[in-house]
Amino acid sequence: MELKHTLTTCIYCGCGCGLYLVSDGQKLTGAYPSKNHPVSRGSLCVKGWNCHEFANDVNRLTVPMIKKNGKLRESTWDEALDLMAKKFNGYKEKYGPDSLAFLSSAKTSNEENYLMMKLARAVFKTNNIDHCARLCHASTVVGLAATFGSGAMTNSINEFEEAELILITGSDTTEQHPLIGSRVVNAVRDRGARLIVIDPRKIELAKYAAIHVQPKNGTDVAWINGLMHVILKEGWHNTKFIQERTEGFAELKNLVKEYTPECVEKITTIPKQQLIEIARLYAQTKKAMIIYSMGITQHTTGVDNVKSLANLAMVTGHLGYECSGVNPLRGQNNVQGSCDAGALPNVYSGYQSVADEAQRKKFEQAWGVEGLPAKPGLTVTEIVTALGSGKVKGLYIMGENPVISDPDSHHVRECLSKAEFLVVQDIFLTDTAEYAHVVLPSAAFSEKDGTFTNTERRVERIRKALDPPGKAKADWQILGEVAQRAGYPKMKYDHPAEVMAEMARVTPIYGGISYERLDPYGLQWPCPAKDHPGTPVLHREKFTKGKGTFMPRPYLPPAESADQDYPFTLSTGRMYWHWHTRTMTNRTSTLERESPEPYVEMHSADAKELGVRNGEMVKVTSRRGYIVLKTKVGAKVAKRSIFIPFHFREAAANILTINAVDPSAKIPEYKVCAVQVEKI
Ligand SMILES: Nc1nc2c(c(=O)[nH]1)N[C@H]1C(S)=C(S)[C@@H](COP(=O)(O)OP(=O)(O)OC[C@H]3O[C@@H](n4cnc5c(=O)[nH]c(N)nc54)[C@H](O)[C@@H]3O)O[C@H]1N2
Ligand SMILES: Nc1nc2c(c(=O)[nH]1)N[C@H]1C(S)=C(S)[C@@H](COP(=O)(O)OP(=O)(O)OC[C@H]3O[C@@H](n4cnc5c(=O)[nH]c(N)nc54)[C@H](O)[C@@H]3O)O[C@H]1N2
Ligand code: SF4
Ligand SMILES: [Mo]
Repeated sequence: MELKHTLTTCIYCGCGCGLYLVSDGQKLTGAYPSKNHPVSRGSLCVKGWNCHEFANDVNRLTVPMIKKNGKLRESTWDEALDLMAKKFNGYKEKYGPDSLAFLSSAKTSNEENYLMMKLARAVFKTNNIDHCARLCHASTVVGLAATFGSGAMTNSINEFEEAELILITGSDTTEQHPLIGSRVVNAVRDRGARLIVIDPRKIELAKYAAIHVQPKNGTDVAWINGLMHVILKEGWHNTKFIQERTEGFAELKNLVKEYTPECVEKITTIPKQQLIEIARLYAQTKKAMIIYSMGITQHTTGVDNVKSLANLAMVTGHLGYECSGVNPLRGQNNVQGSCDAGALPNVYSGYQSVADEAQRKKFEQAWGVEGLPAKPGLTVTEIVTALGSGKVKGLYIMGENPVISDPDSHHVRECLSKAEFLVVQDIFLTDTAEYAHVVLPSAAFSEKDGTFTNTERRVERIRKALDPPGKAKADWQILGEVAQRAGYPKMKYDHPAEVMAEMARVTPIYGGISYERLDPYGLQWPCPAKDHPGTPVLHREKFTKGKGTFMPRPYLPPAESADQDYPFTLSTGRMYWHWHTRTMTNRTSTLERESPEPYVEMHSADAKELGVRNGEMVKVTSRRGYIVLKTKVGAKVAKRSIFIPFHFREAAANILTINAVDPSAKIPEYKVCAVQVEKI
């Protein structure tokens, strides 16, 4: 039997590794790395090596389903799609367009996200569309757009290897972005680069760090302002850069005055000598890069954190050349692309504002419609709450699992159970799908063509290796059929390449992108013209917005701090072996074998005090609910702090988390809340 080898892009993280899927025509039989791909370079992490397995799972959704008498029952595509179009059109007529909402998916392609937002806006006339970027890098999109004019990684993955200094904060890089983590390790081990890790936990990279400090969770603005305080006091700032390329320096200088190392030590516990040393190393090294991720963004002060890091890079002039910059590592395989494609409540594709009349006119013309809405729509957590209150009647969720991934699960379940009409489109029957009135079966990444955009803005092809199981269809096809039935015939495409051609026409940063040009390893946006080579480094001569703007922010405490009743600080996140709500990784034998059950990381001194040993069960309670799980005792977390990965539905961390959000980015504070821990 002839095996087929198909070059495609990994479905898991934002590194965007290139890999080959092997298929025997019936199922996928393996995956292996592309040798020449610029990110993977012959390597993959364990998830990539095993990314073929979940797609073969016997529990894949293969037929549409409609809920009757409380049970989901098999239906035809016609029945399911007709019902959906009738319901959605009905709500729109009766209650207005904003009674509908749409959750798009960073697991799906650029083309599919573009079509989801076209469906919401052109067909149903609402801006109520959002996706998991809200839970992830919304703070980055807002914070870096305000300071630099573009909310994306400023530099490229291979530059980490050439850097002289890397400052990593709030990113467990080797576990969560393994192929970027390995670049960092190479830089330190083989090239003598200096690594500074600022993370409340002793992550793997702390072993390679020249300095590792463990601030208290949620105190980032304080230490970042403290670094700038020291830099300005010692005269280590870059006057030329500040004068020529930035604005608002006077206010920054004024604000950071009070953040003396002593004051910062009180707030964060970072020893003052170490703060001064970090400031010196970062300011005085030319090729100095900042990496950050969820430890910075998932706070009620997420935008302040991001703006502060941007300020730090501008004060020192570490921007606009190779091996510099501010580098938010985007998480999902295509979360960069979902944002680029406009699956956000305030912008069309390419970050073009819905509030701008000229942009609306442009999209009305392109889509052949009138009356596109000008008011920005609701965000993920607002949509869920509005569903509960009845303000939103119909919700269409494609490839997200909010019952496990949104904060405060009891609240989410209550809202979903009150939904008038919920449609869930997924490859598996998720906890969220159980609340659905209609379930639609999707093709997996290995069963369709399209593009993903990785964290370094590289737009890459995914290619079909196999047909979808049963009656499952690609998301782009389903979206087209929904539009058709809702009375909009202009979303009919024969191939995703046509969708990309349309997206390129209306999206300047993707203007020069076409499928022909993406072979074999993609192009980095901005790529405004057919002959443009793509852009590895942003903001070279000037910032996207012209001058960079200093946005000084004061330190503010988290929404909920530990107290007498809830004496521990809980932080949640992820680990190497599992992916988010585990729909895919719990169907992958190697990954399940390595990490089959939920756990809580705890400091040995706390364990001793509570009288629990490693592996014993504890009950963790917050003001929202409780879970019971095993301890992992050691010194990875600080005393009085605990960490729980949110992957496991069996002890879902989000039962505990708080749904307090950042006031402008609306990102939840997943990284800090107060809990109590008891031995059981
Ligand atoms: N294996 C695996 N890889 C993944 C994912 C997955 O589910 N599994 N998910 C992907 C996605 S969507 C994303 S967004 C990324 C996320 O990637 P990361 O952001 O690296 O992952 P997290 O575990 O959420 O948190 C990162 C770090 O933030 C630290 N931290 C917690 N609180 C604070 C704080 O207050 N300040 C600072 N400075 N640091 C803090 C934690 O100790 C942790 O080391 O990973 C992507 N990669
Ligand atoms: N406590 C806590 N909660 C968190 C976080 C945290 O750090 N702590 N992190 C947050 C972050 S950063 C993120 S990104 C979110 C992630 O939250 P979600 O996006 O809800 O999590 P996933 O499990 O990745 O959900 C993706 C869904 O898409 C489905 N899927 C896969 N491929 C396809 C496809 O081709 N088509 C369709 N239609 N579906 C597909 C999968 O089966 C899965 O159900 O979680 C957030 N939640
Ligand atoms: S590093 Fe990310 S993209 Fe690469 S193989 Fe692992 S999960 Fe896939
Ligand atoms: Mo994420």
